[in-house]
Amino acid sequence: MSEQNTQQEQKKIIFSGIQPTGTFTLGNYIGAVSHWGKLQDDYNCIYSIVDMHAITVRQDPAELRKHTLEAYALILACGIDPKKSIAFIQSHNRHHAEMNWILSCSTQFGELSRMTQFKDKSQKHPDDINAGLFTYPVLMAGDILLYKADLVPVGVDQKQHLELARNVAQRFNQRYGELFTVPDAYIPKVGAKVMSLADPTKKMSKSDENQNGCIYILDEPDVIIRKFKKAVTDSEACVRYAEGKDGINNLMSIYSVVTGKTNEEIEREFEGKGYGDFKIAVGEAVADHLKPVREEYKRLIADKAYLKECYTAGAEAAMRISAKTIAKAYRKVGFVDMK
Ligand code: ATP
Ligand code: LTN
Repeated sequence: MSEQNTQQEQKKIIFSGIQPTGTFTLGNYIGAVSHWGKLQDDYNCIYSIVDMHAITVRQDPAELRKHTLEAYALILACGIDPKKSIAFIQSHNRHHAEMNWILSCSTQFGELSRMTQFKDKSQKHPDDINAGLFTYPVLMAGDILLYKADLVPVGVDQKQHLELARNVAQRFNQRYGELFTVPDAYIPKVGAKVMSLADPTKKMSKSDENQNGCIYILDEPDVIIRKFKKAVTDSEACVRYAEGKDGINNLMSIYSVVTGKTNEEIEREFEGKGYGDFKIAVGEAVADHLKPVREEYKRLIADKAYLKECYTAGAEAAMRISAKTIAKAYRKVGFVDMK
């Protein structure tokens, strides 16, 4: 085996996914996707557009198809290199559905009932509290465990689901013998939970109806700046990071991530200035930061043949890995080999 191959094998494995439920927000970007590309050289990375997760909430089929392709182009535009990482669409690999079933039988009703995302989403969609919405974290555990991922880069809202994946992996290993790697969450120190600009006590979310609270990463610069100008803050008119100043804290975190400045540096920069100046500065910094992503996205989305080539190769590579894990899981639970 060549030295390069040995190194490749020794690298830790990263898995993460994002739902094609709409254009990514600044929250998705800062909390998760912006880190994915940076990890490519030091880890074996596998990233997926998780369309099977998306149908836990009612989707228009044509829209879902469109959003899935767009999401795939977006992760590439955000820096994922399909030559360095495996980038694929979840439904292209049927092992995810198969693993979901196996793991369902090692997951307790009680532990799923405690998931806050289930409680939030069932309140939001009271007319469609389907079984998939309830068992969503099992499908997610399968995504991660199929590839024996060591680390899972996500925003803080996914921490509870990660805990569940760890518990399910440990339970299966105890029952049937070692198979799965118990994964760790990889959560950024700053920006793990970007809040809505319209209500800074709420997470910025792709599927939020209030568009003003949400920066989409493809928004044009003038739209971005306008939304920041309208951001809800407090009446103190002093740019400083402090408890109770949710709106300003949120803007400071965003500014810090896109400029690399610390909170102290930001406080000094805006000493004696009002919120108006600060909001415009944040808006401009975010618009500048996202410009290359928007341009690369426009180029990629126009090249459907290239996207197809990438997601097909991605699914094939993903299946080569997951086939081994699913075969071992089938054997461990006692299914009869066909050959
Ligand atoms: P939806 O509104 O459809 O539930 P979402 O915007 O919450 O979607 P997901 O596809 O569920 O996004 O999440 C993709 C990734 O983005 C996850 O790692 C999640 O933790 C992260 N993420 C989502 N929203 C934020 C946020 N506001 N701040 C930081 N990270 C976030
Ligand atoms: N549940 C995640 C999306 C997701 C995911 C995953 C993230 C599905 N499967 C596996 C990390 C690893 C969410 O963001 N809502």
